[in-house]
Amino acid sequence: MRYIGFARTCSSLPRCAARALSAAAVIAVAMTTTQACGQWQASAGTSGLNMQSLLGRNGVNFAGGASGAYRSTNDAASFTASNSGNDAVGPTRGFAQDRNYVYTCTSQGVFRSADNGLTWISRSNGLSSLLTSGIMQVQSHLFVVGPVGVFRSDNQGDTWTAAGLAGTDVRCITAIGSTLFVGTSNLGIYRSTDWGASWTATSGGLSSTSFRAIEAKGTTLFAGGQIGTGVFRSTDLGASWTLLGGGLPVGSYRGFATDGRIIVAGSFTAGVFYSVDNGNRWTAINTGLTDLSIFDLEIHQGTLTAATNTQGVFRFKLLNLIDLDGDRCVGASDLTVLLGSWGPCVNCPADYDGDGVIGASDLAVLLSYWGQCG
Ligand SMILES: [Ca+2]
Ligand SMILES: [Ca+2]
Repeated sequence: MRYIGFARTCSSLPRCAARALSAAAVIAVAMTTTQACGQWQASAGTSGLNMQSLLGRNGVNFAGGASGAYRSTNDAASFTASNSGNDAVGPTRGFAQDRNYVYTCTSQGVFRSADNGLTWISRSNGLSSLLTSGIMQVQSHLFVVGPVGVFRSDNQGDTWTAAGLAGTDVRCITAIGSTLFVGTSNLGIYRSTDWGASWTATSGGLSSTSFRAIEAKGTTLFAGGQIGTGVFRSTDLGASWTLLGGGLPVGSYRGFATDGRIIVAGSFTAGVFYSVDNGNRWTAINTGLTDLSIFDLEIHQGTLTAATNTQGVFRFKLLNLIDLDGDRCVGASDLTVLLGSWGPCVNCPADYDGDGVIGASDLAVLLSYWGQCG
């Protein structure tokens, strides 16, 4: 496909500067950076806090960490503590949700809320360890993982039963359909196709044995390895794994988020990176982020949030990465910009996947966000 008649407008300026120039003027020349456009904003009410987990649900953003659970009703602009009936002492390690409830897991077990996080009740009956590392809801099942293995509840947390890997320190869990995947401390990644009745190690290609985060994007798995490794990807349900490069630095990764199109990875010392090509190439988005040690990431209603080790929660408008003309919507004017720079174009805003060419893959990204505003 060729688009004749569009003049290329790209310069060799880095992506952010190039876009700022076309939108406004000269001021941006000074801030040449290899990062993508957009800036993180600190979420009020979380300054100086350790945050380890995030969830978006029905317009409410949840964050949790060393001082308990917090909720936001203004798109993560500000958070307030929400620990009525909940553990406000031990770290809040995870959130999950189903149609009726939101759940959180902490060092004091599992808590459940029927009013979108205003009040909580303990739901730990049957757990042999109250210390937990992660929680996930899939189909009619709720799973919680921790230092003594996996537990499952089929009644929305009222009672729990052991679901395998007894005695294993399990750190994270995700699912593709009805296939479960967990990451452990020192024992790699395990898979279960029978809701935890049995587990099989899936270690092909893994050079890390410890995993603190695992995420499913469609049928692709991303797993965050230990210090000295990085992000591993599997496209065959965990049978084999590949350590990703493409601009992603070596390090420990503890959080992922996806909207089904973009995958975002959080490094424990190097900040946040995103990819629009399923993890082949990555771009940093760290402007405005004052703590580059990320515990968790979440995307809810177009807003990306990051939970940091010492500086609370930050938010970032995902559309910043796609909108080319700065009108905060994705549409015909952006398409005109993209087509106008069709072909080889280094550090151009429309080169979403960062391969140095404006082409069909970038067009597909733009069209996948068509009509969205934010
Ligand atoms: Ca636009
Ligand atoms: Ca491209």
